[in-house]
Amino acid sequence: MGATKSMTATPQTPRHDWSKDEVLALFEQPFNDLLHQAQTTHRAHFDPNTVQVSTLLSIKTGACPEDCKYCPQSVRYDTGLEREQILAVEEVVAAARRARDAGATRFCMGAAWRSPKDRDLETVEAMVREVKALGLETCLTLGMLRDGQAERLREAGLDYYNHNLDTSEDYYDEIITTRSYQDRLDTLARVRDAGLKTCCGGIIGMGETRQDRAELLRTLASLPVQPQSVPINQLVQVPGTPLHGVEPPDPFEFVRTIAVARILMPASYVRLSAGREQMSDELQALCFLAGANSIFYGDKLLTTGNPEADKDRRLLARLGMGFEAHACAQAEAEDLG
Ligand code: SAM
Ligand code: DTB
Ligand code: SF4
Repeated sequence: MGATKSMTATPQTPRHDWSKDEVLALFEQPFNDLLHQAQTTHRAHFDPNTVQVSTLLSIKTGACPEDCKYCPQSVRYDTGLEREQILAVEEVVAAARRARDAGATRFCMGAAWRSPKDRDLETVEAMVREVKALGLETCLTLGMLRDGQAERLREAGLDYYNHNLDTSEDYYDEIITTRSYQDRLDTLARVRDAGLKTCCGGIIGMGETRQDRAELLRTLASLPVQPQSVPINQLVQVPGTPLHGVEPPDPFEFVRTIAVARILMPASYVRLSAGREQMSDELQALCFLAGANSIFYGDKLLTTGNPEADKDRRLLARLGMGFEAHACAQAEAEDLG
């Protein structure tokens, strides 16, 4: 947290016992009341004018055996995506260096796998070691992990593991049939037990109800440790996927979802994640006001587009906002100061 943090409220200990009705009541508040509560919570925990920036890279693209209805990388849908083998370690390190030089503090590597094979894990461990050696925080998203795999990754220098719940347990079967909600929760437990930080969130705009959005956030907040990073994605509609053409959510409902995430998980980074390319500057500004304090930075997500880095820099400058320094760099600066 930076020196400009303006403390307008006392930091809160995260609650893990929110009821369904309490969460829905937050959603149902008048918009201005909800945003005021979210921004007040935000200011008690974070510098309100700083965003954490992560850059994503797809280290293995396409031909995934899972059937996630939103995903362009599933082998089951014809999205015109070229499948690729796992990248060479040097290619990943070169991309990470470019991301670091552009100002990112975390490098997130994603693979279109149901779960990683032990042979692939060796290559991924080498990637993590080398990216970490560049002074970046490391994050992976590789699908479900078996016992022992999270420990191996931590030993290689992994900081975060991303594994999204995506939606409510009730709506999950409408979106994915090749794995269960419990499978996701089991991997999240392995990640936590190995001492890794968790990055876990969901997707808005898949035809779910407000109740589903509330339940997703309630489930995240009720985990034994709230995820340190909570990506809220807006569905990127890709032709060929079953969710292409679904009615997009009301933008204010998206902002409300960010605000409720901020209130429920006051000390977590809430990432305004996929979907920013389809959003206006004004909508993104409202998301920051609602408590989002992290973004993906760089012109590509995994396979789809993200705003150009220049455009993001201009947007943040217009809002008087800046990038958060690397957690270690910050600690050093605080020691010196
Ligand atoms: N295969 C691994 C898995 O699913 O856990 C890791 C990669 S997967 C692409 C990571 C996350 O990207 C998914 O959990 C989902 O939340 C998000 N995602 C995928 N396609 C998306 C889309 N079209 N729009 C928004 N988010 C998407
Ligand atoms: C997350 O929650 N969103 C990112 C990251 N974690 C891995 C992925 C977004 C993917 C959007 C579709 C694509 O680019 O393929
Ligand atoms: Fe595969 Fe992950 Fe895409 Fe699902 S979200 S199809 S598991 S790459």
